Amino acid sequence: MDRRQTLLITGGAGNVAALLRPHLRAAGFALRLLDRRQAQGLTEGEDAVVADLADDAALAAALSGCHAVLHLAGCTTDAPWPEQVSGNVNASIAVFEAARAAGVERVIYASSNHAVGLYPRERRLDDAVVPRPDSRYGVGKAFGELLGAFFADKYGMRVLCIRIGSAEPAPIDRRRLSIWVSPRDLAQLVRIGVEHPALRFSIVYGVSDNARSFYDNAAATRLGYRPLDRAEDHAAAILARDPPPAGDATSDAGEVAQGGSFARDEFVGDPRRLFEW
Ligand code: 15L
Repeated sequence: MDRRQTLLITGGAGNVAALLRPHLRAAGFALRLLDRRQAQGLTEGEDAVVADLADDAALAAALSGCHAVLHLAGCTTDAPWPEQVSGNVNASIAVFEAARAAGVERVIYASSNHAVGLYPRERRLDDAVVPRPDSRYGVGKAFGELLGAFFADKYGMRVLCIRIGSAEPAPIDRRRLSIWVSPRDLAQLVRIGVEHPALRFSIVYGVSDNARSFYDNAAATRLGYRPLDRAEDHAAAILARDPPPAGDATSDAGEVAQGGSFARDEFVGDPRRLFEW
């Protein structure tokens, strides 16, 4: 990427954007932070656009002069279907269509571990597994991945879907020891999405070098990803305050499945059926 060019970040006023911005700025990218609210703490090389993704004209204007889009915006909770459809389906369609219309070839799509969150924790997932969403939210994220495949194949765009685990300064509980991604490691994946010359369409896991990882992240490794941080460095402190369940936990979907509370909420019946395929 020509570092004088600009990366449009949807959800640019949000938490994940705030974690990424210093690293992406340090890498030399100019950032255009699009959100429904004003992004705070702008530094040199950053500008903010206040707009809704339902506003096609505003989105087209924001994309002008951009080289790539990092699509972080969306509904991040397991809200009812109408919010998933507006936040994670319609908004993603709008972003991909606007990027295509503007000739912006690359989209980095923020998918989620919850697109595959009903896999049992014992399963190690690669990029080819069938999605098993753990929530309405996970269904919306899996839809975004399909959109990415469609726009890459049909229109020749270049799309990186990052199934983000838990993007935080440090892991926050036992489950997140398996899915944590540090801000600088996630920024490294975003850079791969913006710059990798051979990228066409890929799904990677947005996780650091975690000893307890749920994932085989070989697809990311092939694209040159070399995570620098390890959740295990935080394991002793976390396990002291969040130890594994003492007895048989197979009646608790949140313990059986990778998605934790997203898997547990509204789960009906015996979670052991999750081992059946
Ligand atoms: C996500 O996808 C959510 O956006 C975030 O809020 C966390 O819940 C994260 O997954 C997680 O699983 O920790």
